[in-house]
Amino acid sequence: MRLSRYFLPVLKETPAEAQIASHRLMLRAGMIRQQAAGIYSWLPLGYKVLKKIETIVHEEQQRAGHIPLLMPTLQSADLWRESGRYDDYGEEMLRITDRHGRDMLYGPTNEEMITDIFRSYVKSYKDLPLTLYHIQWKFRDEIRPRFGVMRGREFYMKDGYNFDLTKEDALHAYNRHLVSYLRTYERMGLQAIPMRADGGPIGGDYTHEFLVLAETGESEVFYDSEITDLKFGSREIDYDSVEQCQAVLEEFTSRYARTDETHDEAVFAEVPEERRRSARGIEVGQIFYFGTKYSEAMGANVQGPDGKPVPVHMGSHGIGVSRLLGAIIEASHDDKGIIWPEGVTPFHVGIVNLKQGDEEADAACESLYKSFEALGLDPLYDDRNERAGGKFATMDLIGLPWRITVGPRGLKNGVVELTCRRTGESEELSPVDAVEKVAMIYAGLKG
Ligand code: P5A
Repeated sequence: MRLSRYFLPVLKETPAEAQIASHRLMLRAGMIRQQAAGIYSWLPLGYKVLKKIETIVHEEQQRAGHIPLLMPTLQSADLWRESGRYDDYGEEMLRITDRHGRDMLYGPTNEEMITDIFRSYVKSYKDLPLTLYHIQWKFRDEIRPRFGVMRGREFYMKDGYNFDLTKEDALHAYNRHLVSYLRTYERMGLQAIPMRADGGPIGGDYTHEFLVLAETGESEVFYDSEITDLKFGSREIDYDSVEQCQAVLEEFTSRYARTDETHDEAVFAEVPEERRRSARGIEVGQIFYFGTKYSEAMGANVQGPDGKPVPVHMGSHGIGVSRLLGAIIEASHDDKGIIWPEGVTPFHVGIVNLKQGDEEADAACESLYKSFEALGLDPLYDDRNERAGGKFATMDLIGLPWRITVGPRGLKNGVVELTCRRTGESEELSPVDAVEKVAMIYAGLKG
């Protein structure tokens, strides 16, 4: 993309309404625009990152064997009356009446609808296990929408639902989700810690929230500091293996890590004092096992091996896809702007032309641009007629991890400058070597 032709409405002033860094930076970098309280347009740069995050979520879900589908945002109230949640959900549910006077709602989650789909088609235990998921907009009429996309009213969520014959099988699905979530967040450059949590309106006996530690997080958390040393890394997991998923679950959940709802001072006191931490965290996902709560209420039975109908065991599993943009920025920024992890960056590399209109500089930039495109990488070329300082400030603000600076002086010596956004370190390289180095960095990302 050439910046002169892009739509990047960067703000010079710091917006007064934004209280935390990620909200401020998303507004300043022209990523989002608020249209109503807690409701945002995704401007091109924000939309690009949202799609990158969505793609990682899809890839990791499918790696774990989960099947994508797409359900609508609007739902009929009747389904929710069957589960009993139409009345229970309260003020957070946006209720709508259509022209025929029928009660509808903008879905805050999809347990009822997926259970309806399941019961309509699946009749035998032989069709299990099954996990279906989608990534779709949700609406929750939050009392205090705030912090930009972090607590929106309309937000983008991946929600998945497993159907199993037995509790044991459903717990394997639970563990499998835990493993796949660890991998998903790490690909986004995040450490998200599974913590024992509370089921809330979704319900459930087993539930973990995934939290990214950040001072601006809305949740209070308590944990054993050893947990932050754990890395999922690049290990290969057989998601069908009960033992392998169980082992990862045990590794990542055996140390003390709880949200304030489940925190227990007496148990926490058993952690050696020097390892006890209390901090704040951003909840980027949650997994639940809730047994037959919905299948019994809604008649989602299958014929078991003995020929008798049994309600299926279920769980649901959510990732806050739009919230993740805020969480990643909270975890990765400095006073100049965002620092995107390579896995989610909107453009792989920025090209800054220090002297637009200089024949050699223009030609060198064009050649770099084409080389990156030929390698399947996505460069952002700042080809505007602007001062170098302004170009650097924009690149720093929007946070591309790598920048190549091209100027007549360097070109005389056959070099351009490659700068790492995170460390600020620069090196002079030939244009060919600079392209190769950037290409190598992205080739090394697991995907
Ligand atoms: C699990 C999937 C559920 O809704 N039903 C389907 C279950 N879980 S949850 O924890 O309530 O939500 C899942 C994730 O969605 C994000 N989230 C939000 N993001 C932005 N704004 C909001 N108002 C909001 N509410 C929830 C969180 O990341 C949460 O973990």
